[in-house]
Amino acid sequence: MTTSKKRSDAMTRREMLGRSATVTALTGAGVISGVGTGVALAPRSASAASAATVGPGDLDEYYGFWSSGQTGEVRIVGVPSMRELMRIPVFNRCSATGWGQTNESLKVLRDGMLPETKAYLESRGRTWMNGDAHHPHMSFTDGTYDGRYLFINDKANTRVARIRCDVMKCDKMIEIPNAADIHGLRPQKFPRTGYIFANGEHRIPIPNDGRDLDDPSKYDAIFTAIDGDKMEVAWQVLVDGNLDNCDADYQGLYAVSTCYNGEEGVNLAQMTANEQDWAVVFDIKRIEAAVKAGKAKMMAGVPVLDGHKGSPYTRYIPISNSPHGCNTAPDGKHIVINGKLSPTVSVIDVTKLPALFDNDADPRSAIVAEPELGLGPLHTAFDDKGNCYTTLFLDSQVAKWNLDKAVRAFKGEKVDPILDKIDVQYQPGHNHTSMGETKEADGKWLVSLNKFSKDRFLNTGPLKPENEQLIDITGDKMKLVHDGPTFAEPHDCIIVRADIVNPASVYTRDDPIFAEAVAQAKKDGVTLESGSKVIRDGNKVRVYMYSVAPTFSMEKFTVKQGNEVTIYVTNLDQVDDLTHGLTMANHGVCMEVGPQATASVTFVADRPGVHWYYCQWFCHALHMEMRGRMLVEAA
Ligand code: CUK
Ligand code: CUA
Repeated sequence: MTTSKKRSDAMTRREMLGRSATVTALTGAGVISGVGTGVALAPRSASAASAATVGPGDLDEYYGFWSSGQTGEVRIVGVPSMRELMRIPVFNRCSATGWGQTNESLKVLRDGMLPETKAYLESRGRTWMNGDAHHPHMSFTDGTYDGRYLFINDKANTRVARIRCDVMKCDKMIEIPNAADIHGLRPQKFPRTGYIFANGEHRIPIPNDGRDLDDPSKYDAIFTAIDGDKMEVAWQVLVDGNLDNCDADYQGLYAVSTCYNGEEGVNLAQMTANEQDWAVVFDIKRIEAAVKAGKAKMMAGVPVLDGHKGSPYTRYIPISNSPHGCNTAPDGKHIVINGKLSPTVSVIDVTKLPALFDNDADPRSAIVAEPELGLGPLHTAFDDKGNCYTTLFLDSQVAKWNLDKAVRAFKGEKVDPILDKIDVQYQPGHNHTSMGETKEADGKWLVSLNKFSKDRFLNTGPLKPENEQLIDITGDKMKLVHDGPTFAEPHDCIIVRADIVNPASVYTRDDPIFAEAVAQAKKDGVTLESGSKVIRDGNKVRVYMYSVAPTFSMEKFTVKQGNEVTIYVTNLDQVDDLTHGLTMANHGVCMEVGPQATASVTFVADRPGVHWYYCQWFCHALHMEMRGRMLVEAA
């Protein structure tokens, strides 16, 4: 797009802000319809653009699940309003909920750690405090989302976490052995999830115990299949090159990962020297059979197969320099490999993959299209009409192109597969369409997750927000309808029809999240739902109380200086939206206690005196009075 067009866009935006900012503020939706016309908010769904307007009290049609990059959490965003609905702490510490501090969250954070990590962290009395969450994906049944779980990778500390969609909390987290820095992640689509496929991106000596430190020729990257039900590693496969992104087919037969750094270099010049890298195809049935037949080598308790070039478990399809995104189309047939340093995307036909394995066919024969789209293609999303939407990082655009036309052009027909391009602001990484990674792709919305916002918002100092933009894709031309500033960083997202996701409003008392607290109370002879009791067990003190707005069942308790105190709070309120909390002032202690949940936190009471504990979740007109005293006797 030309500069003058850009300038006129900016003008339009400024005019629009002047005219309808008040209306926007009133709706709270932050979505402006009638862009540039000066027209106030139009009623919902009267036209394509006004469909993005979700009025006060109206509900969104889709749940968006956003990763947050280096913030480490998952965010729930309503689509199309783009209102942020909730944050789910996962790889981060959360001040509000006590994630990373409550005993329930520490159990999740610690249980799946490798022994050496546990030893390293426990000697320091902590868990990891950071994560780099890139790829949130929902569990599938028969090719579409089933609303059970979300899975997400942590590139920073080599983990994969699972979130229960009934309560929207992380319930399992595992550290992946033999791997360095989990990046690409996708669930098995068929028959169900099933496996979570996770790419160990960086190459390291395996085992990484001090051997071959500076001999990159001995390094490997590793592909992992996790059992999503048990959250245990099922098997791993060693590969050539760096693993980047991955996806699964709709048949349950293959997974595909992009590989850059086929050169296996350790610096930029080495990593980008060659013209060709590849996509590696994993034959799931062959791998399963080999593992079953005992052909895998056990490493760190996990069966590992050698999938280097020439192995029966993998095939390497040459792709132009440094492919990045890997996206399976809803037609169940095509997988789009995004070129990054090449202006092209390469389309793999999954029906041609069996010949690669069974007849040793030329891997190139699986490529059925290679349209040139523009500079820096990173990720591709899909609609329900056979069209693809590819982000062009360097061009700051999204290209809409037709898959069938691209295949025909590859065969030599004179057709242009590119249907439309739209400017996005600026430098898009991932994009995602509504239901676009399932066979129920519906072609309504496209979100472009842009790494830079530059001049699109009020200046916030040297650190600027990033920008997630909502694009209406129901027409022939893509139409930008919303800009949304986001804190670090809107890395990737999925957009799920609201009817698929059915979260509970209160916990059930048998929820496994707090099963340990229930078991401990039983041992202590306390009924959590009605008991208030202090149990003294040597230097350990367990304090049990329940809460009903606006009171804790215990107005005070006494401990001795130096006691290790565990407080259990059970929230007896059954009302929707009635969360309590417990903050122990001046002890760095704070936790959320959801309706019908039990939560617990352990700390050392090392400061003699009176310390108030209070509820930090506004719950009642007398919320300020919802508090009590911890009396600490000097030792
Ligand atoms: S990777 Cu970042 S823009 Cu982590 Cu999904 Cu492509
Ligand atoms: Cu309970 Cu505020």
